[in-house]
Amino acid sequence: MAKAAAEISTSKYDAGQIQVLKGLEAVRKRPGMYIGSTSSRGLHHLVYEVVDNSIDEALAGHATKIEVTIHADDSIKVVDDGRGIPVDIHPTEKIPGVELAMTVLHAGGKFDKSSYKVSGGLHGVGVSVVNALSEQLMVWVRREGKEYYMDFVRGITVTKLKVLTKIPERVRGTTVWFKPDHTIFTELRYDYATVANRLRELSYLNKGVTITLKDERVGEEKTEVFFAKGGLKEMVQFLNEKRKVLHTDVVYIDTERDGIDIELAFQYNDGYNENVFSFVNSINTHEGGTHLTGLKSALTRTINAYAAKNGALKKANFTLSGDDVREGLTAVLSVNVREPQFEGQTKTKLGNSEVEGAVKAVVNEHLSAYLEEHPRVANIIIDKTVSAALAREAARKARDLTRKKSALDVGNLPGKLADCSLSDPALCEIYLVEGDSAGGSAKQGRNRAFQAILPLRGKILNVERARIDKILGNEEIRTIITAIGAGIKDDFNIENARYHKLILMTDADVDGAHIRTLLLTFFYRQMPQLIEAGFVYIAQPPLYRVARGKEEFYAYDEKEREEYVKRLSNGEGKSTVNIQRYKGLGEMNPLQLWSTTMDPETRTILQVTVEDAILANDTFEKLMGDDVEPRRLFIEQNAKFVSNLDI
Ligand code: 0RA
Repeated sequence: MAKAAAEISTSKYDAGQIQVLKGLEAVRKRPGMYIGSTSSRGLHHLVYEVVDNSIDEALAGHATKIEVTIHADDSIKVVDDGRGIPVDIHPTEKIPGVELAMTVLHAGGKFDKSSYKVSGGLHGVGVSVVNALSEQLMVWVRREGKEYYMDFVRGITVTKLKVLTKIPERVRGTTVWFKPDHTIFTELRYDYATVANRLRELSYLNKGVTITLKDERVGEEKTEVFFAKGGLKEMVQFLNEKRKVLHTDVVYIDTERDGIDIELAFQYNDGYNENVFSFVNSINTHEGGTHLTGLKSALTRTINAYAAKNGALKKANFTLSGDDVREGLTAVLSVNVREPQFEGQTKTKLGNSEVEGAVKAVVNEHLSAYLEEHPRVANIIIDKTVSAALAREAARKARDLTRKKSALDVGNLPGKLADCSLSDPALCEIYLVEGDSAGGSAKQGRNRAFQAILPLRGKILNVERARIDKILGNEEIRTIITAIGAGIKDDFNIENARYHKLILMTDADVDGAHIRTLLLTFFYRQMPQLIEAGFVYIAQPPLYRVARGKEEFYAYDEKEREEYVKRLSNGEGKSTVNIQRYKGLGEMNPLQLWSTTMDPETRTILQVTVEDAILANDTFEKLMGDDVEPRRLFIEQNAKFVSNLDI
């Protein structure tokens, strides 16, 4: 079979070929439909798509190593040691399997029905989508003692499948190299941290697989190897690295039930937040779903049963709520499901009803046995959850007192807020501005029809280190909640949000970065739906004003500044080039602030998304920890932090 493949020449244009061209043309016409966007996010999606195929091969037990290279020209190469994409001629399509995979939409799953292929959302669209959106793609297949090769331009076959050389039988695998099409993507530069974080996550989710990331770009040269022998157990340890854990042993389950692979790891820390992440077929299910529901109900049930049996709930006449058993909990749940149904706004919610019962049963069984066998850990967990319940009860009483229906009521808009006159939230934006003086300039410079200004004084409370009663006791925070008008946490309702753009505008210095992070932490913890909906943005004030005579330019980074200086230096006349560095927003007058940072026609604003809640969260933890010095250092060394978040 494989031998014949090399000699095959596909006949001109038959019906099948026309279908192929039509399919890939559709991808090029509407790339967003297949990869979500043509910005940085879509660009990164191409890598994930190719790597996912190699991961599938690893999941099936045939590959152990995956190597990803970002070349100097931002092209990508992915190498695996799997079985190699089939090269024999497909019985009905009459082209080699590898050509089919590269040129026919959704051809991937056709080979191998038994694998855990993803059927919904943006993942699993197939490597042919990558091919369609690449100005060039090359593939090498090592199988049955030969190395095969073919290549494509914008999805169209240029070099048909051919044998390059003989190789030892034992050398097997697939190599895919591609260069994203610059006529499709608005951003062509890969962000190392973004790729690295996804590959690290994949290595935790697929234990035993070695994933190497190599960056060959000038000035960025580095190599990292991701390998997790312990799977999710190591992921939980990584997530809790900056936290004080309450027990060293990570509770761990790795089993199978009704054809569903179920892996779970968890460990409590002394914090108040819940950090529970769930995955289906290695895809982060941000919106949860049946697997998460199964886990949550099993945790609540089993811990309550153990606590009741051991008399821990006697004196207080109550049961532990779900929130109580998840306070300070870091958990990762990963399931592999054969035909996952993805639902929800971002297609990251698992719908398969059979998964709930399977996860619930497995966790109930394993956890009750674990608690019996580890009474010391069990006691620590009971203490933590009972004290959470007591605190929650006290907080509820305090909140009832302070709230009295009005403190967070939109009827009482804060006095500091300069609201806009339009009332349709879809048209309205609110600037959260650092400092009263910049707030004043923003109020004067704004378009008051649709722009509201809320000046913030000083540092806002670090919500990462506070329970809900303290959070609500903070005036600055209450002001923000009231201005947005949609409530918080479980009471949050995005329909009531008074603005569809919340723009954080802070100074371009360390303190500004800190305030921005505190605000992001607050939104991430209390109103994650705002971030999911894409309502949160970061303003980009200029760093420099470069002027000569009457000519002036605003530069948003060092490179731009140099370009403007060069441009103005070449002009006629004697006046000198003046460079002003803006240290704070307050140094701009209202008109300058408007034209550089607030005018929708000319401004740039970065949209904040929690594509990778783990990264954001971990970064927040690093920033929000108790140690002040590492935090300052971290902020200084990670000026790029916000642009990473924007991916
Ligand atoms: C279908 C069947 C077989 C392998 C693959 C797909 C495969 C695809 C990719 C994509 C990247 N790396 C890959 N490695 C394998 C196995 C066919 C067989 O040998 O039985």
